Amino acid sequence: EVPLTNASADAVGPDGRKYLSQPLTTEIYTADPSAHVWGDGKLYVYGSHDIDGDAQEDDLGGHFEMRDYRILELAEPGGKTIVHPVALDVKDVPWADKQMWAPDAAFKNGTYYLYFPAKDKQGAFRIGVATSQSPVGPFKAAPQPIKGSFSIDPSVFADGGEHYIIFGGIWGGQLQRNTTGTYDPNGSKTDLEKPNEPALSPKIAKLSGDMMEFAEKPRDIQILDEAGKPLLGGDTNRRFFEAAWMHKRGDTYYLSYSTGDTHYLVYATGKSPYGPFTYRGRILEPVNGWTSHHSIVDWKGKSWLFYHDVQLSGQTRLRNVKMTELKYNPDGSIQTIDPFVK
Ligand code: FUB
Repeated sequence: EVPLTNASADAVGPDGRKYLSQPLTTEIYTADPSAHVWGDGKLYVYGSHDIDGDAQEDDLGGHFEMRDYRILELAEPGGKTIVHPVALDVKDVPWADKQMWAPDAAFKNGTYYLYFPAKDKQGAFRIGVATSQSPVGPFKAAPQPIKGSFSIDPSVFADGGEHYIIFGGIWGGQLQRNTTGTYDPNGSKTDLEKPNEPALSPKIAKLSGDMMEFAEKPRDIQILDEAGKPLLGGDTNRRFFEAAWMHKRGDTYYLSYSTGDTHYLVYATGKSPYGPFTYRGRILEPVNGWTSHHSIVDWKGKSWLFYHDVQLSGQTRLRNVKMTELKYNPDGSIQTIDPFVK
């Protein structure tokens, strides 16, 4: 690993502003944090393990060349972060070729499940699943990707005894190349290229009882504006790009995601995991770095936003995970966070 520097409370971003919070670890580069609190009360972060590579930066994320997953563990907010050894390596996933991107995890009946996207040998993103008896692995991958899976950024949401998988991402995430049910390698590099039509949606499917398959055909999660109309492809400040995360507070379901090329983390609320969801606002203003990706979890009496930026490296491909408190207003709206100190 490259020695990591620039980890101090005085570190400043490109425009001289101080960071709101500091990286959870400086041992390795980490990104795309999916945080969970399991039965032992500790917090585990399932994220990407960024590495330096030869690929040039491009609009399809070819420079994100990750090859394995390493899980972070915290006993207390602000406490020491344990960086566990490799939990799953691409070489041990029979169907996968490269680019082990943003994962998530779930727990059911004593088994931990790791869901992860990777490119298969034809260059199409698929979603795989791997199991372990330990929250930190090692995980053993199923020999094939989940049947009918495509695109990136799986996250798993548990509700009412069911588990739902939510996934998708445009541009390098290939959602726009999967509109017919088969991957089209010659499809658009970005999105539907129809700015006045409804934007592409994240997908949701209930998981099977054994957690290894989709129990139903993935459905679109509709995201509407305040007038009840679907957000349009050209509405780049608000439309879905990648990094979908679902959580519930009271009876309200929150769907949050990244707007990608406009660099916001935003959210929408609804009354069912399947939607429709109505756009509500921003969670996080742009960080230092191109991508923004997060999770939201309650832990030790507070709500937390896990996110990433590039404080340690200054390079988009080498990110570091952070956490900060997330607060709600009395009406359930989320207070927008500035990743820099004013
Ligand atoms: O880490 C690779 C990709 O970058 C993720 O899958 C996206 O969400 C973005 O963070």
